[in-house]
Amino acid sequence: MLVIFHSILRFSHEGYGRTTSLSKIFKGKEPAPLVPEAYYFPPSEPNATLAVDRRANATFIILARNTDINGVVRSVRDIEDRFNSARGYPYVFLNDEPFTDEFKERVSVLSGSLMEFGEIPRDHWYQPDWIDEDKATKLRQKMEEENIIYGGSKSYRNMCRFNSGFFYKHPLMQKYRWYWRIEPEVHFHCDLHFDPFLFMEDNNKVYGWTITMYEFEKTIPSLWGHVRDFMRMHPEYVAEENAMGFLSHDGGNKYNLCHFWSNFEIADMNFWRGPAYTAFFEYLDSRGGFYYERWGDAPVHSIAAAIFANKSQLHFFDEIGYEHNPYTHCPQRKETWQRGRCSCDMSRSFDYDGYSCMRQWDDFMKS
Ligand SMILES: Nc1nc2c(ncn2[C@@H]2O[C@H](COP(=O)(O)OP(=O)(O)OP(=O)(O)O)[C@@H](O)[C@H]2O)c(=O)[nH]1
Ligand SMILES: [Mg+2]
Repeated sequence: MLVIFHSILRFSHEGYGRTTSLSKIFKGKEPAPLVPEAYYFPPSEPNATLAVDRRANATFIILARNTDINGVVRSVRDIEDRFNSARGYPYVFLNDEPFTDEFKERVSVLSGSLMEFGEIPRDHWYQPDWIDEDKATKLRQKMEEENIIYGGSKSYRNMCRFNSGFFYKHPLMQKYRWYWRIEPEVHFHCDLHFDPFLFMEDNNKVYGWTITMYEFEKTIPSLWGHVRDFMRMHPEYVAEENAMGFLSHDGGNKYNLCHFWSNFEIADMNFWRGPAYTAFFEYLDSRGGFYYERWGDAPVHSIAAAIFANKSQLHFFDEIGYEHNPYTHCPQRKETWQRGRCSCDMSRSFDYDGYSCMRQWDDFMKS
């Protein structure tokens, strides 16, 4: 299955074909920084009290359809067992239709935490009227003919635009600052005995991730041009110590397609709600590329985080063993893997696969 996927990618994605063969798996890099002991619970050191009695203003967010119920149950079961039964963070479930009673009942039984189920306002989900539907239809057909994944799907585009610019505006999300995004049918492979929200809050982080990879260029042909235009119009939003060096090897002229895989995100909604991202999303949205192309929330979020935040505010969580088919991140150090009682295979971690951008991240962080 993975080999087939790999072969498809080799032919369909030039960046992938250039940099990889299955035998080319890189290891032995300097491991990423770990979350300090002080954030672990129960405390294993006398001064390890930072996370014991505190909780962040945070929630899990799960966007799902009623038909995703079995996958949602598996994901929630995993995160409860590995982390949240000891922490009790709430959940917000969002859907473009009302959730069924069956969905709510099967999910609610999994945790004692607050669970809220919301419907997405129509204008946060559906294609805006000013999009030229004839043009959009033709472009979708073209992408489908070119076998671009989800190229022909309108609902996938609604989802990507919603995740880019609307989830944090939902009334149920207003009371929270931090979120952890979870999708149906993902797996958490390690016990998590620290609180990532508190770690991020105390250390002035805005965006946490576990997997980074190349985007399919054909889904975002004009995106980078618009990003550059926006940066020229709004230099005041560009962070001084930004992470442009992770996105581009020539100072921002060309995008190298690296982005964080946004099906996992732990992030600060103050960042998305702030003036830089608000203006950025509105500008991108006005260009129509969520519908005329197939812009994903992953490159949109990643590019914004890398440009409007300082590089020290982006955090790679090595400790969080995470799987979204077909890729898994497994901790890079044996001690972390043992401590987390991880069920993933360290030797199959995606980090230094040819399609991963981890090497770019390492090089950039060292520079
Ligand atoms: N309510 C609702 N949720 C959706 C819809 N489409 C996608 N989602 C959710 O949006 C998230 C991303 O969708 P996925 O289909 O997993 O997209 P993906 O991760 O890019 O692709 P896969 O590799 O197929 O998982 C998941 O949480 C889905 O449940 C939709 O039309 N309605
Ligand atoms: Mg998915």
